[in-house]
Amino acid sequence: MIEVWGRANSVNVQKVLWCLGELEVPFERYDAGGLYGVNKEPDFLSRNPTGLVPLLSEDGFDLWESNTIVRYLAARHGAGSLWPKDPAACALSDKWMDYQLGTVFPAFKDAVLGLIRTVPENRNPDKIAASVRATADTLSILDAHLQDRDYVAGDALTVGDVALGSTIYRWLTLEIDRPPLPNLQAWHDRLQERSAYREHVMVPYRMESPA
Ligand SMILES: N[C@@H](CCC(=O)N[C@@H](CS)C(=O)NCC(=O)O)C(=O)O
Repeated sequence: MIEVWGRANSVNVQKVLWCLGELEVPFERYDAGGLYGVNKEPDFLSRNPTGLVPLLSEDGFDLWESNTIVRYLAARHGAGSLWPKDPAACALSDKWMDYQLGTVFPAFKDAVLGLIRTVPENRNPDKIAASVRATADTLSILDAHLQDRDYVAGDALTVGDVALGSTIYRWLTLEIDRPPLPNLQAWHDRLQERSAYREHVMVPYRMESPA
């Protein structure tokens, strides 16, 4: 049985939960991180020395780093669907996982931490606004890419979409000054039609929501 350790409102845990939902692979989730603690305890740290969530465990095999977990699950359970069999097609999807982790989220991090994990009186509005502007720049590239395709790698959902979905949900639902990105919005509308996306990503994520 697959075990996922991590609170259900974490942007990174949600990638894994949504991936498992799309693959229809059974799993058990255990709360960890944030108000739940657990992730700084010796047993957790011995399996994931970063002390961050998510942590995936399958029959003694432990894995951390959300995008790596999504790649592993998709390769193991979704070859030919979430994980395209053709290496070039797969790379064109995988590229967007790196773009999410290495470009979009670093730009968005100050806005996410400021608006979701910081009480209003301690927020830095200039830092948040700069983060939103930087994120809009990174997302304009994704928006242009989505102009003539339904999903990042073509006409079907793949791992690149899974890595991006929970970040874009926050982008589209936080109270921020967003430029119109119509192709990104249309892509997100398509994600919302998927029950696993609604179940695992479209959930409360603010600081006052512990789970
Ligand atoms: N690069 C890591 C980042 C993991 C990460 O930053 N996780 C956050 C939650 S989104 C965390 O564990 N924060 C501490 C906590 O929740 O206690 C990944 O993608 O898995």
